[in-house]
Amino acid sequence: MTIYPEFPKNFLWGGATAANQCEGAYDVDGRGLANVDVVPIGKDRFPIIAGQKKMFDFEDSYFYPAKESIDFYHRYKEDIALFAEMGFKTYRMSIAWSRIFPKGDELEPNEAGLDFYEKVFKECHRYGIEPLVTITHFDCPMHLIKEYGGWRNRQLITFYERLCRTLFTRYKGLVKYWLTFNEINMILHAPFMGAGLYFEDGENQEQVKYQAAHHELVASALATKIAHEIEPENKVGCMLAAGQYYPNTPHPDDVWESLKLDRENYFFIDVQARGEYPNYAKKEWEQKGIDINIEPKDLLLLKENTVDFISFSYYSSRVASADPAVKEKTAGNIFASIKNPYLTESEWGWQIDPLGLRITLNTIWDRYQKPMFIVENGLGAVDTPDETGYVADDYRIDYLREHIKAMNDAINQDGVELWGYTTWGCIDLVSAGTGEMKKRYGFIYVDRDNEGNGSLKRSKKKSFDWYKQVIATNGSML
Ligand code: P53
Repeated sequence: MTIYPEFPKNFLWGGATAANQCEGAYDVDGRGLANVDVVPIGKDRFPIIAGQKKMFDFEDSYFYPAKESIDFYHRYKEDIALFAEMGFKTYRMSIAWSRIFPKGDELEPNEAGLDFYEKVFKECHRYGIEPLVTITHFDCPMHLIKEYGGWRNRQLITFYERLCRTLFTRYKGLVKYWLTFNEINMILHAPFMGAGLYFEDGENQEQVKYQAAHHELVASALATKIAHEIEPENKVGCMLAAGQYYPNTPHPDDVWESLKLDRENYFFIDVQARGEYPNYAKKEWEQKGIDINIEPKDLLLLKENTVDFISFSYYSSRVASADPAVKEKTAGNIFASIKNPYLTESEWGWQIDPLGLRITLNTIWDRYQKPMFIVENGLGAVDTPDETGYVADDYRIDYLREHIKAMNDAINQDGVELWGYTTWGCIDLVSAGTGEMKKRYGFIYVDRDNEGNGSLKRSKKKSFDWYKQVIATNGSML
């Protein structure tokens, strides 16, 4: 067996989940309804998460997988014990906003919601696991969507600020690592899921999306400011759905196209990490007649409160072409991309590119020189348990091994600064893109299917023991 150079001392190995994809208990202990609850599995899911089809409440004949999900809400002790058994140093999870403020605009938080996360964080610390908390992972209380129009409304900044202040105060000493908005660039691709946006006919959707993005960016800077005021030890990060674009050919038009598409994503991080709107964005808005309402004090706030680190998800690289004739899209992906003939793909058509992770790490490092955190990476696959219930998921091990090697190269050969790595869906959970259970990422199998049948029993897959060894050897035995 090859022995690889070790990762930095104190490297934060772990796994990641999101509240709505694992907690269930959607109406328990005073929790309010959220956008993420009312997105069903099936063909209408995409138009709904994209804000094109209206779904503001449950409707008969649809199945809503997040209602029960994998019931982490009642099983967190068992699940965290399994994470601890793998040796997790960190556990990335998110807060369900509507557990803390059920409607979103209340002045006082819901104690039962606060108490739940306090118990979860204390459970993590019992095992020496450092929580890494996403403040909003695609969720927005439904009341804020119905009454205020979601993040298009500037008042959301105030409600989000209240949420943050409550969290930072209550969990001071329990949580040190915070992420403000999961995959903030998702607002452009899945605006209902990303920002509670639903579009009326004839609306200038880009205008609405960028205005909402401005509100999120201001809210993110405000959160960073408050986090530091309340506890100077707090580290606040932004979060990008990353993946470098490659030009489809060396034709300069294709190179230009890939640069433009990369900028569409880095735009958010340019603001969060550098503290100002990049010129290319201002010019583009001007050319497209997009007029963003920015208050004078916003710009100073953005400038003075940049993030401490940059986190991102990475599943795949992407390919760009300026030629409409070759724009055959990769299947099942929210991000438009052309197929890369040099890569294999997952059962959901996501192309597998470990070197792309090294390229992405280097690009982000070159652009910002801020510490990074990979907070999602993994393979969504169909797992078939054998007659004893065991899943021999060598395909998942292969995927992760190659990506960890790429990370190792970026650190030990290229010198990027990387704080940690949390694999996506360390326990099987509901897919954000499709609502399926059968698109599994976990080291831990959960007995539940797409229709919601199953005992919810947890069992260890082959990758469980493999990842345990990776962590125990600090990445030197893969
Ligand atoms: P699923 C698309 C492209 C890149 C990242 O995705 C994405 C998506 C959404 O599908 O989202 C992140 O579950 C997200 C997680 C999500 C994970 O990727 O569709 O932060 O909530 O589960 C994987 O396979």
